[in-house]
Amino acid sequence: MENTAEKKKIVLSAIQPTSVPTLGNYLGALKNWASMKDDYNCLYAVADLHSITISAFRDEPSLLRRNTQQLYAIMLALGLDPDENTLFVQSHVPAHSQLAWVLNCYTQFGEAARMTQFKEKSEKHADNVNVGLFAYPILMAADILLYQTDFVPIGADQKQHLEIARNIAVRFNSIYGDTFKLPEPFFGKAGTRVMSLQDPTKKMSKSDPNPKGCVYMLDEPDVIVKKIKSAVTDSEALVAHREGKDGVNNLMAIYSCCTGMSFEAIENEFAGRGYGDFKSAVAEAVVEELRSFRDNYKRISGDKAYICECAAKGAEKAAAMSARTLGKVMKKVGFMLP
Ligand code: ATP
Ligand code: LTN
Repeated sequence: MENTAEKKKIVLSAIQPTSVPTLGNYLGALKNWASMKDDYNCLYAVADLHSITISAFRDEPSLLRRNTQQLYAIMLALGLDPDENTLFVQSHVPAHSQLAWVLNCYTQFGEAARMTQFKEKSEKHADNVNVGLFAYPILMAADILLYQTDFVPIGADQKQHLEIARNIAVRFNSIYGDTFKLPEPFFGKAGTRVMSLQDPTKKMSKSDPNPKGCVYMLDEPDVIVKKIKSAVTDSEALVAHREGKDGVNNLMAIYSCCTGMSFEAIENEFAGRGYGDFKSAVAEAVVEELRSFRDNYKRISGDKAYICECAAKGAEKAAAMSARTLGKVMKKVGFMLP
């Protein structure tokens, strides 16, 4: 009998261990990862190689190690299955760095220089515009293309990176014949861009220096309630999804993601009621949404041996799956085979 896992479409995504993931990471990406885990052949990675493009770990390398382990435990606590899914740490699978180098040589300087994230991050961190930050999307392309990925669940901010991965794949295929599958992005519903609670014109970001703007996935319920209650709204006292009401729109999107309610149903529920009631309901919905995750995390996070065992198993599976594509690439490019 054929192995059904082999016939399932392939899903790959990754997240950087830069800090504890936010509600934005959860609603924009991780919730979708979990919802796809049974119907697809899923590979999910902690993108630790990507995360050394920032300087935060230089003073404290052990923080990178701790964050990586914590993020791996978070993946397990989401209900992802280390046997059915392939859960791994990117640096454990050398094929990612190997393919990235090859793809660097098939990417033009100009096309990498157009990436919005590179422009934004190099403006924000002008003291550390390293070559890794510039090549970041090419490593991400390697992550994706190594596994003949069909779908990549990501937030809207990663759309341009998925496009460059596709462009690199098309270019390589046109020189050497069919080598890489062209991946499609997979966006969730309302959570593709969760905004900061303190400045709803900016995306909620793990690296935001103001922790009040972010709900972190490991925040205690009372902290979540406090942050949502102090979210910036407006002076209109009207729960409605309209242009210019960025703060309210953001809270409505969060509430909709957590409850499954449409914006219209939310407007009806809170018609004639103030923002106080609305914010309490949003906070309660978020706490509820994260409840089973929080319980799982408390159980799993102390068991280092289990986490390491799962990571080793994931790395072995990912290495075996990626070897085929990397081998093909090395041969096609003309490297002498060992
Ligand atoms: P950083 O702030 O450290 O640059 P980040 O918070 O953007 O990082 P990543 O690790 O780069 O997080 O991204 C993980 C996933 O979360 C990606 O798929 C990204 O699109 C998604 N994501 C990040 N922030 C948001 C957000 N505010 N809303 C929706 N999705 C998001
Ligand atoms: N750059 C991504 C994280 C990432 C990723 C990937 C996402 C690294 N490799 C491969 C999808 C597929 C981000 O979300 N900032």
